[in-house]
Amino acid sequence: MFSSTPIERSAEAQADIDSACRHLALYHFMNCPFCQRVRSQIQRLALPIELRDTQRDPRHRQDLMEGGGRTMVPCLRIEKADGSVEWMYESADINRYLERRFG
Ligand SMILES: N[C@@H](CCC(=O)N[C@@H](CS)C(=O)NCC(=O)O)C(=O)O
Repeated sequence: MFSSTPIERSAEAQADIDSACRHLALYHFMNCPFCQRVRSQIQRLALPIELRDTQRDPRHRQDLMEGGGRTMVPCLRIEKADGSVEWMYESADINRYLERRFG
């Protein structure tokens, strides 16, 4: 499987990104190729985003269904500054969002 070297940042820049990533979580499962694309992007951008496996933990699957309205993965849960939550589906959209915000 293709993987690239994670980008490197100054300690300060990485600390800001670590902090921002506390408000993100990726719903996924291991054998999903679309999830793999997003996990590769997360690795490349050195993002400490919590991974929530919906096959291994039924609570994550239930939270995804209740919050996002579908069990489809990948889905990025984005908690905004005002406390509202966006559930972003579609691997291409998630990767574009991560690149724009952290690339
Ligand atoms: N177009 C979507 C396809 C995602 C997709 O098909 N995910 C499958 C797993 S590989 C899935 O979640 N299927 C179960 C479901 O929809 O509940 C993307 O690129 O993210």
